[in-house]
Amino acid sequence: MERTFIMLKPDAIQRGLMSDILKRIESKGYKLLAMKFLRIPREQAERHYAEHKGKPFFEGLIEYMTSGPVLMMVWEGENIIASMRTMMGKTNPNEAAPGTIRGDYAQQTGRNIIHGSDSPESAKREIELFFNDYEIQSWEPSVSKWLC
Ligand code: RTP
Ligand code: MG
Repeated sequence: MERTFIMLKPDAIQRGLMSDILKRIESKGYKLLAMKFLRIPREQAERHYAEHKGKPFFEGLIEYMTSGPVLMMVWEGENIIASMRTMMGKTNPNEAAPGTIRGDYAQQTGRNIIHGSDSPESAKREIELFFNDYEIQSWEPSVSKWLC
């Protein structure tokens, strides 16, 4: 099983898209291991997007990502890193296919509502940047126990 770091960006929160996006991820069958709702400190946002430091869009990206609270999560599932990238769609929402999260809900690259790790290395680094071990739950879904 693989883990990935997913973040609903400030515009997803402000536009009331949280529940729609979470429904897609949960309905796919992925398991939520951790969740936090907070405004990211600037220094942490810069570390998260360190690979883009120096690029023309970097400052705007950091302003955007620190402009309001985000929902950050760890999810687990089979091949989840690549599959979540497919479910998210391309970085530029205008090129993202209909049926993808960005394709259905966003218009601009600079306001593309969701982040997902792009490799196992990124996932490990990003999870460690935002979560302590004790904040990540180990659990087995058990429906019958609650319904019977
Ligand atoms: P993310 O890291 O947020 O999941 O997005 P991504 O992998 O699809 O795209 P990436 O290349 O890592 O870019 C990170 C975020 O920077 C903003 N961006 N703006 N104006 C531009 O040309 C530009 N390019 C990238 C986007 O918000 C993108 O998600
Ligand atoms: Mg990226």
